[in-house]
Formats: sequence, structure tokens, C-alpha cells
Amino acid sequence: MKVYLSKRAPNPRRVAWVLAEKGASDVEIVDVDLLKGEHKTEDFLKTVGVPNVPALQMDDAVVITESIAICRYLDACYPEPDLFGRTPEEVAVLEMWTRRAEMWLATPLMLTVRHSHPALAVLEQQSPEVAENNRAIATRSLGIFDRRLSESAFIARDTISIADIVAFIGFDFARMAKFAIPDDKPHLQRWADSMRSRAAAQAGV
Ligand SMILES: N[C@@H](CCC(=O)N[C@@H](CS)C(=O)NCC(=O)O)C(=O)O
Repeated sequence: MKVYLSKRAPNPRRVAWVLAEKGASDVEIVDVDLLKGEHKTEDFLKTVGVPNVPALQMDDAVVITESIAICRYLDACYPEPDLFGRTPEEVAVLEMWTRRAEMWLATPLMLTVRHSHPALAVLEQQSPEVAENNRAIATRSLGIFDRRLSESAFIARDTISIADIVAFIGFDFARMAKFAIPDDKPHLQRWADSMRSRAAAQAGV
């Protein structure tokens, strides 16, 4: 199988992180330079169908996009360690926190960066107002995650899951917009330190 990723872009980074957690080294990685518009070429669009990364091409040529769908597929192909849950309860709780991480943190933080960082003006018609509104949405959500992390080691359970990967990559990307977890959120800070010290992060994923 082959994955189309792009260095520094947050959604492809989720896929790279999952591959690293799984120790899956037999997947071909194609680096796509978004700033050069490589995702908008005729060849890319013919293969992938949409001008977005990540994308995964299976050995039978089926292509899937959407980072969480790709990560879920990889979780099924490489079952250890499990990142999506096994029991019905675990799967449901994990899905809930992953959606919250996506809607309340990752997406608003990505929009904050896309609408404010000069390097991304090539990809986005930037609006300072959109950036600030999204920064406020993410800021308002911090308390929910801090409280949750006062009860469990990671967001959805006591071991890492896709919810942590989505949230952490959102925070890390948001450093480009000078967004930092504030000092009055100690549980989030403890969690972010533990994500930063994982092998995937240390290996530069
Ligand atoms: N919902 C998609 C979003 C994918 C997405 O927006 N990817 C960005 C990179 S993080 C992209 O390809 N951007 C290209 C562009 O903005 O032209 C997913 O999670 O896979």
C-alpha cells in the first residue's frame, strides 16, 4: 500500500503518527509538497480524486482519503497497539472523544493557523476574523480536556488512542499561531509532555 503525506501538514501527520505507533515500515510513503501545489496536478487528481492529503492507495488500487478513515484502516491492518478500541464501550467512548478533539480543538486550531500564518496564504484566502473566532473556540474547550485529563492518563482512556493523536497534532500545529496550552491547565500540560516524549514525536513524526 502507498500513502500520500506532506511534511508539517497536520492531517497527514496523523497518518504518519499512527504508522509510527504501529511500527509499520512496509508502507510506501509519497511526500506531496502542498506549497508547490503538487496535490493539484493532473496526475495527483487522477489518482486521488481530491486535492487533499492524506490519501491511501490500497494494493488493489482503491483509494481512500480522510485522515481518520485512513488511520482506522491502518489500525485494522496493523492491530497492535490498538488505537481505536476493542470492546463496544471502548469504541464508542473513543469515537466520542475523537470527534470532540476534532471539532473543539484540531479543526479550530488548524483554521487559526491557516487564516493567520503568512506561509499559508498560498493555500487560503485568509481572514483575521476567522482566525480569531477559531482561536476563541479552541480556548473555550481547553477546560473540558483538562478536566478529563485529571481523570485519565490519556484523553479517551488510560492508554494512547487516536483521540490523543488528533488533539496533540492540533496543538502542535497551532504553535505556528503562537497558541500555547496555558499554565492554568496542568493536566493538559502533563499530557502534552507525555505525547511529546513518545517515540513517534522523538523520531520527528
Ligand atoms: N478532512 C480531511 C482534511 C484534509 C486536509 O484538509 N488536508 C490539508 C493538509 S492538512 C490539505 O490537503 N490541504 C490542501 C489545500 O489546502 O490546498 C482529512 O482529515 O483528511
